[in-house]
Amino acid sequence: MAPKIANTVLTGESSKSALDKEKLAKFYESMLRIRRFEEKAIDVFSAGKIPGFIHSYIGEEAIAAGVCGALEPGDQITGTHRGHGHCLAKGMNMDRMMAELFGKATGYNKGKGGSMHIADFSKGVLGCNGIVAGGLGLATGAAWGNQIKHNNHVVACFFGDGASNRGPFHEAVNFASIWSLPIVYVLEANGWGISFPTKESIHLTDLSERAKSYGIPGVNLDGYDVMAVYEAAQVAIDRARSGQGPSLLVCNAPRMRGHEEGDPQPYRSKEDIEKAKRNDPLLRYKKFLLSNGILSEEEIKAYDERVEAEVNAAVQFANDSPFPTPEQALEDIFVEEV
Ligand SMILES: Cc1ncc(C[n+]2csc(CCOP(=O)(O)OP(=O)(O)O)c2C)c(N)n1
Repeated sequence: MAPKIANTVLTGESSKSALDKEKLAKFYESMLRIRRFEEKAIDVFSAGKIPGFIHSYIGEEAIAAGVCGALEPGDQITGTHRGHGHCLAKGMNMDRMMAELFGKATGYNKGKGGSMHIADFSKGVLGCNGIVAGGLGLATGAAWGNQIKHNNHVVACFFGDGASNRGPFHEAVNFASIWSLPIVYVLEANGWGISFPTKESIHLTDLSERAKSYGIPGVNLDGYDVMAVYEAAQVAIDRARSGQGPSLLVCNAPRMRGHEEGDPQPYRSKEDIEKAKRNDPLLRYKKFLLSNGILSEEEIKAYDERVEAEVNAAVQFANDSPFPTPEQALEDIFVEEV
């Protein structure tokens, strides 16, 4: 029999002072790594070095940093087409990620996945996905596997507000609820599905109400606030790990850039874009750390320099790496062992 669930388990309110310096600094580093990686990827994409698309995660860093900051190393995630941040926050290396973006043989997917399909099972990253809502079934299946194996691992499944209108969301969440699977659904509400505003595709002002249909807890969060995301994620993850089933975290983070790089956003008002940029979660968090004496200017500078060096080394690595050979296109097609 399914456990009785209150829809108020998750408050979405941060008790900022309860977190120690190491944890708070880790969030900054995690968000900074995502931001600088993305900025560099955009630069090299504009210079013609990266084939395909770049869907920037700039502005949504606090979501991946907060959720992955609450996961254990053996836990798993699925990402989206906007997935660089998910991978970095789960501990993947910049060099092999950048090489994957460049289509090089040293990339995580040997250059055959590209920006939207990065995976690293050793880090629990079960894959990003170019198919909108494509991760929902995979994540839910992985959580079912964890339950059957009694391995105590939890899955965090990231997806967009647009994806929550697709069938896989509803099937997956219902299934996970019925079986009390160890999974947390993380809805990244950036307000848009390409050029279509979410408020016109979903007639709810609070998207967490979707959780009610499936009898699971849902919470509406400020997705620009890494501490609020972390604390809600921690509650949801503990709940999942202790066998009480899934939760839905709706992380509101208005999109700071276009749907993809090169999108001039003619469908969106300049004020809306400027408003999102004014609330920049990374700057906001940096200000919080400095004004509360958690990190000093020198410490912030040291993080900045370290991450800058990591990004530059990643581009160098990607540049210097070879492309896969034509023969390698025929490798890695079938799974040999299950
Ligand atoms: C099944 C499917 N339908 C349509 C698309 C084209 N598409 C790519 S991104 C996107 C919008 C997705 O919106 P959302 O889930 O909110 O994610 P966001 O891009 O806002 O992060 C669409 C429709 C796709 N990739 N897959």
